[in-house]
Amino acid sequence: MSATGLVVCTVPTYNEAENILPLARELLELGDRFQVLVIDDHSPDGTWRIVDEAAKSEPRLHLLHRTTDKGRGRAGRDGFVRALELGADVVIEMDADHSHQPKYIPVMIERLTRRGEEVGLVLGSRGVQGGRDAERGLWRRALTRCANLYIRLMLGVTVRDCNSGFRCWRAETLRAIDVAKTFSAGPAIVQELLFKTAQKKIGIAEVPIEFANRLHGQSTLTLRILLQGYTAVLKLRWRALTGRL
Ligand SMILES: Nc1nc2c(ncn2[C@@H]2O[C@H](COP(=O)(O)OP(=O)(O)OP(=O)(O)O)[C@@H](O)[C@H]2O)c(=O)[nH]1
Ligand SMILES: [Mg+2]
Repeated sequence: MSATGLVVCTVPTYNEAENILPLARELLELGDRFQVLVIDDHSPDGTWRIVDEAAKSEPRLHLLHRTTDKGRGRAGRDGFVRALELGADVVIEMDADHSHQPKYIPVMIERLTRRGEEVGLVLGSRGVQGGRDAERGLWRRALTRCANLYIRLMLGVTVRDCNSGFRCWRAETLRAIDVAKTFSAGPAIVQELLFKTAQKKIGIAEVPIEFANRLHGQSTLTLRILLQGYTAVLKLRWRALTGRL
């Protein structure tokens, strides 16, 4: 892995009490230049309290405890902004549920910083050769495929895994897309930031990952959220057409 300075791993959490500390520990073990920022929306299961307590004896672990304006998108946005304030050169975004395995992070950073290539964002991808989705039912896999096709067509992006929430960003990319102005309140933040990056003609690369099913706890994905995702993509296209991206 090449030298890149400070890497901040941002992890939004909602009811991830069982998952968060084992994940944070694995991330911190990647090396001294890695820090972890947990963005918790006042989880009823007390995830924030657990992180707050652990952070007292671990200076590389940070908590952003949000009590208003909740949502996956809002939390993601605030996490990116705080990571930049912490002085990150590279920012990782990932889920807390162990779907996104820390072992891929050095590979993603290597891809981001490879000499002679202009890459500003690396996706942990289930859609390129060597990548794999979790063992799921046929229905869920078909849904993922349809969603990818739809997003590629609607937004004109060429990547294979548009919905991957496991990403490795150059700090400059986050500044270039003005991440503080992210408008998605919910999970559509993932497509919004991908679209904005593609619109800026910033290089996007994908590295294969094996996606794992969540270890503990409950998914926040519901049919309503899924349908909202489809309309959110339409809204993104509309904003781009009307010059309000
Ligand atoms: N801060 C914050 N985090 C959230 C919120 N909703 C979800 N998250 C976190 O965002 C990440 C992704 O959510 P998941 O529930 O795993 O959603 P998913 O990966 O689409 O669904 P599964 O594949 O079933 O796990 C997890 O780390 C959640 O804890 C929220 O409203 N606020
Ligand atoms: Mg998940």
